Amino acid sequence: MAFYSATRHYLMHSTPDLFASAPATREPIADGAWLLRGFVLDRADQLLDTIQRVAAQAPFRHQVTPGGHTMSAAMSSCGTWGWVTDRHGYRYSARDPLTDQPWPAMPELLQQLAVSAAAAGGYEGFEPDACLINRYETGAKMGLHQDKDEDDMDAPIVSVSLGAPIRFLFGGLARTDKAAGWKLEHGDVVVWGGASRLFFHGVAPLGKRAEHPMTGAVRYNLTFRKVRL
Ligand code: MD3
Ligand code: FE
Repeated sequence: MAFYSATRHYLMHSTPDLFASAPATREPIADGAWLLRGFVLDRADQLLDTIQRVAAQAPFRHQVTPGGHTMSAAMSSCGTWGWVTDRHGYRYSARDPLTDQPWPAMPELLQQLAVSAAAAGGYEGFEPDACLINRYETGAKMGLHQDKDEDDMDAPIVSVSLGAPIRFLFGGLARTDKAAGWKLEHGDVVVWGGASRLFFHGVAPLGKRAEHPMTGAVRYNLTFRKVRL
């Protein structure tokens, strides 16, 4: 879908008619992590549509943590594995506990996007088997955590932001490492691999005035993972 032009630091799409909006750029933001600004801008419509289709099968829900707190971000999943939490703990499940059905298959568009974003970040051959969909409304946040329930730490994680902008925070391998803040906007993709794969990260509360014409005061985040080897 895209290739990396080292000289210009732009991600050039191979099809000229995809230049409807500004070309994507690639910035290193941590050891092994790349911010691909605008990487999915030309697909945002289709992606938002796809999210709604997944959510029609696996509705967004506010899950409960083992500590008994209800998460402020609503979640759904597609692909082989969905990320689940309840009073018993965090885990990946092949079935949606709400419907007792398998999660919706990962739509081709999502799969292809994740693979091409990973490749643009230098991670060839990514094989995501899970896509967690987070939905943030005003005030929703996600505290600092590590993503470490996956078996394959050599595979990167690809995250896609759509809708209202949010302040994203990440630190290092220790919870106490100083966190840096970045703004993630509609169309941005981040690829996390190498050392950054286990960095602590989270998002600040979605601001009162944060909105986007395509979603209103809502932000969606897709995270693609390889859960099982
Ligand atoms: C850094 N989601 O679902 S995406 C999550 O915006 C999660 O919804 C946030 O953290 C969100 O687990 C942040 C950016 C992100 C995702 C995975 C990472 C950053 C990461 C894995 C390792 C390091
Ligand atoms: Fe995370």
